[in-house]
This record gives sequence, structure tokens and C-alpha cells, in this order.
Amino acid sequence: MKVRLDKITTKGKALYLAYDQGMEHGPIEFNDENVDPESIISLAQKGKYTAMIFQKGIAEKYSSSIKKSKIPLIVKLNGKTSLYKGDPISRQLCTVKEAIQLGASAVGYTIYIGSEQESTMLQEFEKIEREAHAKGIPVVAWIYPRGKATEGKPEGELMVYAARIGLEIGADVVKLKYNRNEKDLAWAVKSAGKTKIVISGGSKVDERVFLKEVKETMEANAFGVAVGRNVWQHKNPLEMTKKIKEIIFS
Ligand code: FBP
Repeated sequence: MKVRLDKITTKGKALYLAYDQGMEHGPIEFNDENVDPESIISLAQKGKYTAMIFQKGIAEKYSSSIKKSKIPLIVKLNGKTSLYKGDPISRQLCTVKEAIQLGASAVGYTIYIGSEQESTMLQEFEKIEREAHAKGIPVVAWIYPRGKATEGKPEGELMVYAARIGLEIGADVVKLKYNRNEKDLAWAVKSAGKTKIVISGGSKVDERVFLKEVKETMEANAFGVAVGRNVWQHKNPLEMTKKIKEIIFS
């Protein structure tokens, strides 16, 4: 079956609004406004994001607003909290079938390469990828090098490795942490072949710093950006969205 990447693509590029930090980091990331998922759905709609990313609980409880917004949904199938210490593992918490029932246009899964638990995540991903692709659903892989085995290894090398792993395991899109080196990113994009690369936003930085990263990302021929905190923690999220879109879609 044809994988419908076009459902999470805008003019050949992508701008995803990530909002799974409530689980990954805790409500410490939120203020009075952005703690409410409705504010994020409204931002995604007003900003015409390519897609928005939620865990299944938000996808289910806010499904009527999500559907009304007409913005495609990516359901994150695994997750972990920030409380657990040691080499990270993020296990599957939602099935592909459930995600489709929730209206997902794509599913997402995090793999911590280099973790002692890496093989468990690679195997879970493989099952998800097979099931999703059988139904034409694209798979977005967050591939983050983590754990003791990655300590001291050059960040650029790890980022490129993550990109290549995405291709090897059949991901349609890989979400990477950008090491802020344009050459490395261009090599990562090339190493990923027909698998698309988006960079993750990271913790909130000065607007100019983040916009520079977006520019470099697009110059490196990446697919786009999956951003959370650098938009919804901004004092004017919609204005920031417009500035990012000018770079990605112009
Ligand atoms: P941000 O743009 O807010 O960094 O979101 C991107 C993201 O990948 C989220 O999807 C996820 O919750 C978070 O970063 C994980 O960050 P980390 O693994 O560094 O704690």
C-alpha cells in the first residue's frame, strides 16, 4: 500500500507542532495558557501547521477540537517521563490501530540509539512500521543518541548515524536534534536518502538563534522542523510561527 506522506507534507516541506512535553518533561514546561491543549490546537489551526503531535490521551480527550481544526494529527505511540534515570527506554503505549481510530494521519515513535535498551525500541519500532505501512500510514521516528555508550562520541557523527538508521529501519521521517553544524546536517540529510529529515526545536532560545537554525536546516535540504517550546513558550506564538513559515515555505 502507498504510504501517504503527502498527508503530513505542505508544499513538499513540513512544519510540525510538537506537544508531548507534558509527559516527557512535565508541566514545568507550561504557563497558564499553553498548559491547555486547546491553545495548542488553536495555534496549529491559525498557523496552518502541517501536522500536530500528541500522545493518545490528548488525541482522545480533545478529539472534537482536533477534528474541527482540520490539521493532520500525528499520534506519538511511545513515551517516558523525566523521572526515570539510567539508560533510557521508551515503550509503546498506544497501538497503530488505536492511533488510526483517533484520526491519526501518521504515527511517531522515539528510539534512543546507544541506550542499553536500544534493541527493545528497535524491535517495537519494526512492528509499528510494518503495521502502519500496511495501512498506508507514515511513520515518524524520533532518533536520539542517548545513554552511557554515546558519552564522549562526536555529536555530529551521532546525528548522521541517527539519520542513516532512520533509512535503514524504514522510517518515512526522522526527527533529529540539530548539533548546529550545517555541514553535519547536510551530510545527515544525504545519509538518510529517501527518508526525510526534520529537526526538533529543543529548549527555548532567543528567537534569532532559533530562526537561524531553521534557515540552516532548510539550506541543508532537510524536510522541515518539528517544534514545540520555541513556539508555544514564545510571547507571541503565532508571530513566531509566521517567521518560521517564511523560511520553510518561501
Ligand atoms: P521541542 O521543540 O519542545 O524540543 O520538542 C521536540 C521534542 O522532540 C518533543 O517531541 C519531546 O517531548 C522533546 O523534544 C524531548 O526532548 P528531550 O528528549 O531532549 O527531553
